[in-house]
Amino acid sequence: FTLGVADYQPTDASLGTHESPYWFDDAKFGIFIHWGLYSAPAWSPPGEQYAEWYWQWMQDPKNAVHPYHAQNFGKDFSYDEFIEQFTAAKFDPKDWVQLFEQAGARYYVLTSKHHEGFALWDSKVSGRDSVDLGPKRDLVKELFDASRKYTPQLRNGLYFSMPEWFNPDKPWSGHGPRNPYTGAAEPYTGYQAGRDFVKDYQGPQMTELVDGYDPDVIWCDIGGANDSRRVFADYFNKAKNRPRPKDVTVDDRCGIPTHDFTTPEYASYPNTVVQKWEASRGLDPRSYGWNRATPDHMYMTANEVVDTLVDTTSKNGNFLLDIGPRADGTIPEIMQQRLRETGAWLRTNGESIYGTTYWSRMAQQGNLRFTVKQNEAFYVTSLVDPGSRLVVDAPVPIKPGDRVTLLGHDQPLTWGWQGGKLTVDLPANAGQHAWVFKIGPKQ
Ligand code: FUL
Repeated sequence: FTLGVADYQPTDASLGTHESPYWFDDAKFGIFIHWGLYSAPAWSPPGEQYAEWYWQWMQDPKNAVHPYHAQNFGKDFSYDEFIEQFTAAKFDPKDWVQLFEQAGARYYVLTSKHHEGFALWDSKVSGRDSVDLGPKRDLVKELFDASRKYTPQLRNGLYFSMPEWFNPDKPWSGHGPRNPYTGAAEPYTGYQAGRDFVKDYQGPQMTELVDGYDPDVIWCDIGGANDSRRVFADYFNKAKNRPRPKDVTVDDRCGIPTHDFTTPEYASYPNTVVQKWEASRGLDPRSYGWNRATPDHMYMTANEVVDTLVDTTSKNGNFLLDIGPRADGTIPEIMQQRLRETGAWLRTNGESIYGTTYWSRMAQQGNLRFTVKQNEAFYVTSLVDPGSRLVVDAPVPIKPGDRVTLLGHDQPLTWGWQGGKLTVDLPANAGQHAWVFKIGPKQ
C-alpha cells in the first residue's frame, strides 16, 4: 500500500487526531482583543463583572447596568443605537500590531463576533456587521492585512461566539431583542430572521472566516449547537493543502469534543497540565471589554503580568492577555503602558519563556518557577527579588563547571551548595519584575 496524506473527515475520530502545533506551544504569550458595540457604553461596576456583557446586564433590574443605561442614555435607547457610536474612527491597525509586537506577544486573537451578534468582518450571510453598518470597514481584514505586512511573525487569531444572546432565530437568552424597561420588541439590526441558525448562519460565518481570512487560531466561545465538525475538517484540510502548509489551532469551546487546548478564564491550573492550555484574562480586574469606570490603580501591573506569564509558562500554559480598545479604535493608555513594560522585560528575559518546555520534575517551588530549553539551558525564575543570594530547594540539574548567569547581566555568578540547596550570589539591584537565572554548560 502507499502512505497517502489523508484528508480530515468531519468525525470526532478523525478530528481528534489534531494537536496544538509547535508554534503555538513556543509562542507562550498572546494578546486577546475584545472590541465590539459594548466598547461604546463600556461600563460596569469595576472589578465585578464583564463590561462586554452590557446588553445582558441591562436586562436585569437587579444589575447596576439597568439603571445606569436609563440614566445615561434613556429608557428608549436601544442597544443597537450603539452601532453609530462604534465608529472605529481612530482605528490604526498598524499601530495595534506594532504595539502587540513591542509587548513581546507572538500572536493575537480578535473578537470577530461576540455574544451581541455584531460581526467585525464583511459577512455575506448577514447585514449585521461593521461593513454594512457603523464604521463601514472590514476591521478583521484591516488588522490581518496590517499584521501580515508589518509584523509577519505575529500569528493571527479570531474569537467567535457560537451563540448570540438575542438572535431571533435561536436566542441564547430565551428571547429576542426587547426593551428592558417596557418589554417592547426591538430591532436586531441588519439580521435577516427566519433561517436555521446553525446551517444558514453560524456555520457559513465560520466558513467565511476560514476561507476569507485564513486565521491561525479559531477561538470559539460558549459551544452549544454547531456545525464545527464540517468547519474544522475543512479548516484543517485547507491549512494542510496550502502552498506553504501551516498549522492551525482550535480551542475547546466549539461545541464538539475536538480541541487542541483548554481555556481557563480569569483562572489558572495549580500545577503542570500536559495537554496544551491557555489562560486568559483582561488587564482589567474583571473585564475583557473596556470598562471606563475602572480606575488605573485597579489594572494589573506589569509585575503581575510578568509573574502570570512566568507562572503559566512553567506549567505548560500560554497566557492570552486581554485588552479592550475604545469604540473609536484607540487603546487606553494604561493598557499600552502595561504592554510596553511587559515587552521590555521580555526583551531581556524572553529566552526563558519562548520555545521552552515545562520541567518534568516540578513547575514551582515557593516563589521560584522552572523552565527548560532542551540540551541548552535550565531556567530558574524568582518572582520576587532574591536579594543578594538565591536559594533553590529543588533538584536542579546543575553539574560542576556549569555556568550560572542572571539574564540581562553577562558575568557568571558564584554558585555552590549549602545544606543540600543550590545557592547563587548576585549583584544588588539586579533587575525587576522577575529574576531569571540561566544554568547551562560553559560555552
Ligand atoms: C466568556 C465570554 O462570556 C466573555 O465575555 C469573554 O469573551 C470570555 C473570553 O469568554 O465566555
